[in-house]
Amino acid sequence: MAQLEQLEQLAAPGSQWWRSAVIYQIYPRSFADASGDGIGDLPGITSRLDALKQLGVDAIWLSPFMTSPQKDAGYDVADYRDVDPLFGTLADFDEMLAQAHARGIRVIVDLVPNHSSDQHVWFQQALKAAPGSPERARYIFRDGKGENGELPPNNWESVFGGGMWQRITEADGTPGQWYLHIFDVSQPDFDWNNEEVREEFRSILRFWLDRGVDGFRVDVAHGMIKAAGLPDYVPDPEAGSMGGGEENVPYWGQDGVHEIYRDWHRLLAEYDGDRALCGEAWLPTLKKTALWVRPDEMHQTFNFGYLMTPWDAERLRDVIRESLDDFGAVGAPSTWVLSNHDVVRHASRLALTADNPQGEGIGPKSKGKPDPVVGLSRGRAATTVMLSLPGSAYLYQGEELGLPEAMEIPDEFRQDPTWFRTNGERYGRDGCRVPIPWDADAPAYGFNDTGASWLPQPAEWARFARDVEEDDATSTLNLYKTLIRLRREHALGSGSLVWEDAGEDAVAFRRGDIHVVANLGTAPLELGDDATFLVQSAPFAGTALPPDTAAWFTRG
Ligand code: TEU
Repeated sequence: MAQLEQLEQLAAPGSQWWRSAVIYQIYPRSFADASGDGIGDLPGITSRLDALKQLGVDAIWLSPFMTSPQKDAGYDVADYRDVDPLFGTLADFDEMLAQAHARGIRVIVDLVPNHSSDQHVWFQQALKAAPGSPERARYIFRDGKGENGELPPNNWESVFGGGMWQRITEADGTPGQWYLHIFDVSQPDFDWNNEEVREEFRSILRFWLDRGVDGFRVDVAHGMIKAAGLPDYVPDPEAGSMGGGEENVPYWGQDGVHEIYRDWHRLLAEYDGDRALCGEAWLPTLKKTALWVRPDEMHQTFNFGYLMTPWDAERLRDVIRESLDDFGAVGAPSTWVLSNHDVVRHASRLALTADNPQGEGIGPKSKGKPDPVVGLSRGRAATTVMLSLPGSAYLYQGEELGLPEAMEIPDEFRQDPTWFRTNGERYGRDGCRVPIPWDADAPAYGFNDTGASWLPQPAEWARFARDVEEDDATSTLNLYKTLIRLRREHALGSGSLVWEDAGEDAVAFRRGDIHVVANLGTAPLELGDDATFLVQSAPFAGTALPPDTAAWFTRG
């Protein structure tokens, strides 16, 4: 398609592209490194856009690249309107955006409104100002309990381990108030009841919309409003680090957040080109999650219920049915996602043999490590199901190569605050964040040309390099390309799904003429000799679907 036509299509109003898009998550520090310092950057992304065009994705979402001391890999923003020198400049961003648009690829940026970095000018002003001042009121400062205020204001625990409050030293040197941080101590939470905070973020949204971004992924979209009075709360240790499995958590999923998204929805609607909001909200049920995407709120929200579903046919059928029903009930498309930068990569996760709550990660001493062959088979089958589903699908960089979790990172390289705040009890998320391989024989597998890498790349990753997989018809990369191409050709991103019965251990449904079946059991599953295959998650002869395999086919 001519470039001009592509640009016109991107600008077309009312296309609601996000309803059916395949959106590829770029984790900038680990995607491609043009400067050679071992950390990926924006010029690196620009230089590799053709590979994403070939993959066939509709949009990219970039994890944060704004100015940040990088205490939480950029999710600790010090200046929301600038690019961190690690990643380049605003001019590099504009160039990347223009080059993506010229290829018909939309660009979503990450917005982190729940908290800033402690290096943000507002927080620095708050530290210097007096208790009760307008500067303090932008964050959540409280006096401590106890005779001398020496105890935290309540018993909340940080998602990354340890307490959720940090006591400061006042400007006059005396022990002072405490501030709230759901995440790391370097990530103070804003007070979203404060109109000044709301106004500031409207202006930040406009800053990026004016530059031409197609939307935002909204970080911690379930946490911005806390229950009035900040009541004590003891989380269920079984519920995982984000507490998303529980109802009535006083800092998650409070009703007050919805007003903020309605406000943003109106703001985005002032712009042309169908801009969209996608919420990152870990919530206990899909019914509740659907409240984030009512017609006047966000356009999408991640389907973490789907992501968390283990390799079990009944549970997979249930979560697909529930997703279509619950999101459908509010008129929103479902989204689908299997991997991101916070969870164990699905080519490993789906074959774990011990419990592994989100955020725990896998390291050298973990129990229940997955068999890599089983993991990759299941990972490919899971994606083959996902990309056939109606709605929008999110991919995480490297999954198109079948990358497993990096499980043997030596302790001294670890960077996730989770690792430090739990004294090494939880490995955290570094294992899914290792720089991805491009060229098997180049330094750092082509991540850059110096060989530097902020997390060490496993020795066996040459076989996952893009150049190797490009030349192998049976590679995971070629599977993804085929799935995305067929999905587009058959318009599978929209329309309805008809369930079929292929037995207890199967997930089976029809999308128009195309039958989709996944075998989650241990015995081969005969599909009938009139099956004509469009795609198989792993090549097999005949018409019996092997275990841990999925296929799309027509009959007759
Ligand atoms: O994550 C928010 C969140 O609730 C969890 O996914 C959390 O990171 C995880 O449970 C920790 O183990 C978002 C970002 O995706 C994550 O990378 C950031 O660290 C976090 O917000 C703080 O900004």
